[in-house]
Amino acid sequence: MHRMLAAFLFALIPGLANAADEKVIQVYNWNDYIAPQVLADFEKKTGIRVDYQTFSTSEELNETLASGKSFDIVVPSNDGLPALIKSGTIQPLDKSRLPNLVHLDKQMLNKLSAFDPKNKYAVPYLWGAVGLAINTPQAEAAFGGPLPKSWSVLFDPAQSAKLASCGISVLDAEVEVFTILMNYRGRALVDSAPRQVQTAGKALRAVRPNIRLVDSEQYIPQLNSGKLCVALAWVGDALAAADAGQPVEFVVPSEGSMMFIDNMVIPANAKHPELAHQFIDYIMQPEVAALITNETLYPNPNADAGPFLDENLRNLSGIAMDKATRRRLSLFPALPERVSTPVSEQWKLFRAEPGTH
Ligand code: N2P
Repeated sequence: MHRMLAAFLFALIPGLANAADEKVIQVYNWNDYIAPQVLADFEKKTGIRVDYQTFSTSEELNETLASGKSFDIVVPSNDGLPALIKSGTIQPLDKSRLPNLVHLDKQMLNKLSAFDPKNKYAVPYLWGAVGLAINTPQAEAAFGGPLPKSWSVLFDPAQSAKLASCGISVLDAEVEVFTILMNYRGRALVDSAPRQVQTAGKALRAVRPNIRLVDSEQYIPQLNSGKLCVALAWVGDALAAADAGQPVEFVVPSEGSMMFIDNMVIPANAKHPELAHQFIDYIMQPEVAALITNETLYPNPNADAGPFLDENLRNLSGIAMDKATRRRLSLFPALPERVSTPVSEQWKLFRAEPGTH
């Protein structure tokens, strides 16, 4: 009787039948890291609806995954991959379902294989450098002249004090900040002893009063509207401010900086791994990868996407990276717990200090 009633209802209201077998995937990505058109096109072409959610820090991603919440695709950075693989949080990819892998840059895959041996679990999505976004007229006015192309504008208390009035922000990214701080202090974070991390943490707290914002999401609209003059930034977010009409430059300081590769992976508890493969393969089409770069202003690892990039991006520093700049970038290494634990502790202390308003 019930079955007949259901059949009758489905016949009467076709939408109900569709809702019952609608295909949906859950995608969890960084904020400001997609072209909305790509999701709309994917839905239209495949009939798979994308339930799209975002996070703004690696810690948020890790906590959400640890909570057991299920996603079909998540986008961790390269340095997070070894732990996710080791703990069984993500599953190996079925490469027979990913024919568009042929488009990916071999050098990029090779770099990534240091974190994901044989590229078994992860497909690179976007990558980029960490640097300084500088609103030059504002920063120079506050500083009293041209800024050194150095991390000292953040980490030297006398220099950052001069810039405090026009607004400094740093990413809410403990690994980024501590890696760069340690490099500036002449050491590699990955080889540092807990004591050295503590000493660096103390130096970082000393400049906390000069920093207005510790955030990886709100800093984007604030840079875009001229409310910050110096930001420790990921490249695309800095270029977005220039795109919004601000006189903002993206600078890789002379001491060098770091780069990340963010990756599409399928969690072990994904409900729809086949659809997740379909999504990953869709993104690897050169035209689609280019659409994402055109919108987010982050470089992609697709070797065939160049011809589809907006003309003005092809030579834009930060996306088309010159050899000299590339040489000054190293890939974030995975940190052993002996280092990551004190870094997290120091980061909490830093965040708790009051900043400028
Ligand atoms: C873009 C996020 C960049 C991710 N807002 C850096 N891993």
